[in-house]
Amino acid sequence: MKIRGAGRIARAVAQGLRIAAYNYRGDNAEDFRQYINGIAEYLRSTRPTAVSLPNAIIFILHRLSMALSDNVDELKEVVIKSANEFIEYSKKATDNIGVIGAKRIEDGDNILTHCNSSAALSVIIHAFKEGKKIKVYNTETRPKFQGYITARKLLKAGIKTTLITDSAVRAFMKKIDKIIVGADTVAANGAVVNKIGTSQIALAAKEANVDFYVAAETYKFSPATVLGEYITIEERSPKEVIRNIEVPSNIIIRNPAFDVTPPEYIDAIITELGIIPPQASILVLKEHYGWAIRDYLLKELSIDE
Ligand code: RUB
Repeated sequence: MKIRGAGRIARAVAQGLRIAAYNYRGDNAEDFRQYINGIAEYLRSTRPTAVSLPNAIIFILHRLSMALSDNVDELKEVVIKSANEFIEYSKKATDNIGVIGAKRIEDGDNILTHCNSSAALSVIIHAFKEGKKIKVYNTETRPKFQGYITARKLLKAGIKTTLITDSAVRAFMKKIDKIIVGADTVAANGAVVNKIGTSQIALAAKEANVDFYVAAETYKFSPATVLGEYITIEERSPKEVIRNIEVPSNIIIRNPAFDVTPPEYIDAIITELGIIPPQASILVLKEHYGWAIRDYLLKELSIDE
């Protein structure tokens, strides 16, 4: 939780693999491949929900598996270069989402956002920099209060911001013109996994006929969901919920960190390649992750190419 937000997590993982490759001291290519795979597995196990994490890993490991060299220095270079490429792409993608998404924001809009999403903030801040006079309502985001990070960033950018409790969202819905949130994972059917509470906001938005947008780079789309995999929702410690409150010792507390918003509640997904209806997610996956879907399939069915 020191590194938060699906985009940042993905870049940190790429950086981790880059550092691992750089620090490898052996001269056996097979050992190097095993060492990188081991580190990739360890990094993969750190958080289960954001698909940007395994997507960063498979991007780099795929390049490594395509490199036929037996020379460790050459293989190290492949890992370092592809990690750099991923990190660069990721930073540019967040920026491009801002440029594209800002077109949907009108002068005078009141925007609601939830949690702390760099992609969603990129849209809001771009629109503001274009001279649109916007106001933002942002949720506290219990239990980890990422909303305070969002509020600080918005205020730093000069944007008028009102912080509300998560449970106040519906009470404020009449004031809201547009909602923009980020994503940890987008499934093949266009369902979006994001910070817990997102789906309630989408439900309230649907009822009030308020546009609900998701800002998500294409590496937040999950190739494994094409093959029917479920997305694991991270369940965190009850201690995050109760903090300093005295509670009966036999109380049961649940603390899921993310929830699923069905595609029917989403007006559009803003990606770095354009704005798409959620139902078009499968096309993004087929076009950009065709190779990954194929890799998963070959592994799962244990067939030779
Ligand atoms: C963060 C969260 C963010 C998405 C998108 O949860 O749910 O909305 O990750 O963020 P946590 P970004 O704090 O538990 O990681 O757009 O920055 O990738």
